[in-house]
Amino acid sequence: MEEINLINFLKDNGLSLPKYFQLGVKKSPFNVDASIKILESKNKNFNADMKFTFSNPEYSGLGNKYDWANSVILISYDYFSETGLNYFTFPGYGHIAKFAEKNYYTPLKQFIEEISEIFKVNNLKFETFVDNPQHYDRLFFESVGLGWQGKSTMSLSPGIGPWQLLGTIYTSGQFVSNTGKSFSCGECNLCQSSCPTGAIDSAYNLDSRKCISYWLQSPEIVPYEIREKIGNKFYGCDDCLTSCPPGQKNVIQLSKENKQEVNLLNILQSNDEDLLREFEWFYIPKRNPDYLRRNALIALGNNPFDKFEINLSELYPIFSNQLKIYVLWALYINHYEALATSLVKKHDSKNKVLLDECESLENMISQKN
Ligand code: B12
Ligand code: SF4
Ligand code: SF4
Repeated sequence: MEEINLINFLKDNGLSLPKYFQLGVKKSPFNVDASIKILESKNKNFNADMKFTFSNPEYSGLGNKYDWANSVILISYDYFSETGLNYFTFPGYGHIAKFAEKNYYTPLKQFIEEISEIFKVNNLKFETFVDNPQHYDRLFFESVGLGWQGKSTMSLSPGIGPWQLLGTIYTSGQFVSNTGKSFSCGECNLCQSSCPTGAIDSAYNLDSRKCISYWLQSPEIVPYEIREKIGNKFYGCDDCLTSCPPGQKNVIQLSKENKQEVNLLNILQSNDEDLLREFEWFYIPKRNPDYLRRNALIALGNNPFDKFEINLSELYPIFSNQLKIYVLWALYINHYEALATSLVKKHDSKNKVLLDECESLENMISQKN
């Protein structure tokens, strides 16, 4: 059967490539396999406790997943160019990484859905993947000519850099392949030097145990040394993206609507329902809103507003133990040790967890001085 151009095929079926989207195609079967690399990363415990693609690397990293597939399509959505970045930071505000300021997976999934509908009408078989544990989304990015994998591990394209979300479609349709191009980071290592925690000290390998983006989604207790490096981040981390030259624009475009900044006190004072609704697209362990409050307490400890200690003292009695330890930390690192210990004495004088926490915070502070 003759191979056809995918863009023309979609156009003939009434679908044009929307602005901010890129497509790349590879003929299948195609010999690309990331299973061993994902397994190597897992064996070094770089996955921390995450399952995702690490649960079954032999399958998630496999390129030739379906005997019936004749083509693989990589879809990329540039979520940056329309709105730009927000750099402003005020005391008491936390920062959301660009990819999460709203649900940017929605337009990507919608476009993939539209392509799928056309395949259905044309009796073509297909399987789609977006952020799915069964498929490593960066797998075909280089082979279809969209760009390269950078030292930050991000998939980068000229003019867009890392600011893109990815999806994949396997299909029985026979489409013309794109050829891979030869790009690389060259001598650049700005992502590595701008990462606050050293999570990408080894180029092309990310150690999630040190990654802020991981910790702000983790159900585990965040280590003291990571808490300070989180700074005012409330969800996600963009430091290795903002530093990446291929993603920097000639004109700095600042976001008109400030959706990347959140008032941290509002978050701490919100009820569970409101919080889960406001951040509905975030990955929140067990959908427990206390993890959002935890993130807010860390960001507030690092970026407090004037007299924040008064609000924290009021909130302390109504918080769970899990949150109280972060209230104590935020007070300690801002030199309100006496206030922290008085709160424990008043409300939790028999609570061993919190008494022990005060002791380890004392040690942490004394080691610093
Ligand atoms: C788990 C996960 C995370 C984890 C771990 C990240 C990671 N690098 O693995 C955490 C929570 C830290 C995370 C963070 C982020 N994530 Co995430 N995440 C995923 C997920 C679910 C799986 C990734 C995976 O399989 N990792 C396995 C490891 C081993 O892969 P890897 O790090 O890419 O490693 C490769 C290289 O090391 C390479 N390699 C090894 N040696 C060498 C040597 C050379 C020379 C070369 C070229 C390559 C190379 O081999 C490995 C396999 O190919 C994917 C969705 C999916 N299903 O694929 C999204 C995904 C990777 N995340 C995404 C995003 C947007 C982010 C964040 C930007 C969000 C944010 N702002 O906070 C950050 C970016 C952090 C970063 N620098 O990567 C996008 C990335 C899009 C892009 N342009 O690359 C994805 C693809 C989701 C999507 N569908 O768009 N994420
Ligand atoms: S997301 Fe942040 S912490 Fe993670 S590797 Fe990038 S800069 Fe480092
Ligand atoms: S900052 Fe430089 S080294 Fe890092 S991914 Fe971007 S181009 Fe590559």
